[in-house]
Amino acid sequence: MAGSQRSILLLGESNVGKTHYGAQVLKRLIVGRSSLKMFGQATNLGPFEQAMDCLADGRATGHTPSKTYDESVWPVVDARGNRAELIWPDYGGEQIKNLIADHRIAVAWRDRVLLATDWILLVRLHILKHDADIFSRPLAELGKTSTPPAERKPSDQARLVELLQMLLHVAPVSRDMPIGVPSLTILLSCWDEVEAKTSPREALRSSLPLFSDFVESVWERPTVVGLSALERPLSEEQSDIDYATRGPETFGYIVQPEGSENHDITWPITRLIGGT
Ligand SMILES: Nc1nc2c(ncn2[C@@H]2O[C@H](COP(=O)(O)OP(=O)(O)O)[C@@H](O)[C@H]2O)c(=O)[nH]1
Ligand SMILES: [Mg+2]
Repeated sequence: MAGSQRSILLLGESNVGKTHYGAQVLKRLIVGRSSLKMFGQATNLGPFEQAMDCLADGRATGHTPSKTYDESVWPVVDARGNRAELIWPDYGGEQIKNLIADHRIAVAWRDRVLLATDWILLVRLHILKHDADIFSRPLAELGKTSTPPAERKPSDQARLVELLQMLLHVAPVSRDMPIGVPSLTILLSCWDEVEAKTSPREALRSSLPLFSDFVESVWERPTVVGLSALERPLSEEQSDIDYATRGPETFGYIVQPEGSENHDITWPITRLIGGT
């Protein structure tokens, strides 16, 4: 057994696919399709089990909002005996957006951030907006004072930067040097929705250049991985018969940083536990 146990925090705004990714990972742990195993009692598996039941029927699960901070902790061990805990915090619906807006971090969550050795941030490119730039708002329009300006909100990229800044503020890290611990893995979730088939890092850079620059300048070795936990969109009402017949564990893939596809969706987690 490894001396220092890793604590891996899975983060992401709502609707990025955290629950479905968790359900697909859990299913693989249960049917033994992964080198990872659960070695103790996981807490709060309810939302993931519900999602697993829906997926077994070829359906996506509905959103289950929780009002308070809630989390599910999974003790896992890899084939070589390295142990880790996976922490799936659930801030409930809009909470993470409020957290950024209010600049406040729940105490329970702060403790998790303090102890985490690795952060996995899920980012769903498809639902994030590109900022207004000279392509969406040509220069000719610049001087025109027309309609009163809409309420200014930080862009999606700025909000993600703000989230990482806040977490870094809580985490015991020095910003004098590029950060090694906690490590940062960005999972570009719902990769099947991404049209341009470039490498994940390129996709992040071209969709969210400001965020990508921030991450590359602050972390020593940030890793960007594509993730399609479901492999295709599923409806909440109508069963995908093929899915139900073949089993949800046969669906899903990741795209490794250099661009190769892999059906082991636990790879982003196992590589952290194995220390590679
Ligand atoms: N196309 C596609 N949709 C996905 C995938 N994973 C999740 N979704 C959908 O994304 C939405 C949000 O997923 P959910 O796991 O509830 O997000 P959470 O709020 O971060 O827990 C749901 O409608 C899912 O059906 C995927 O890999 N591909
Ligand atoms: Mg969820």
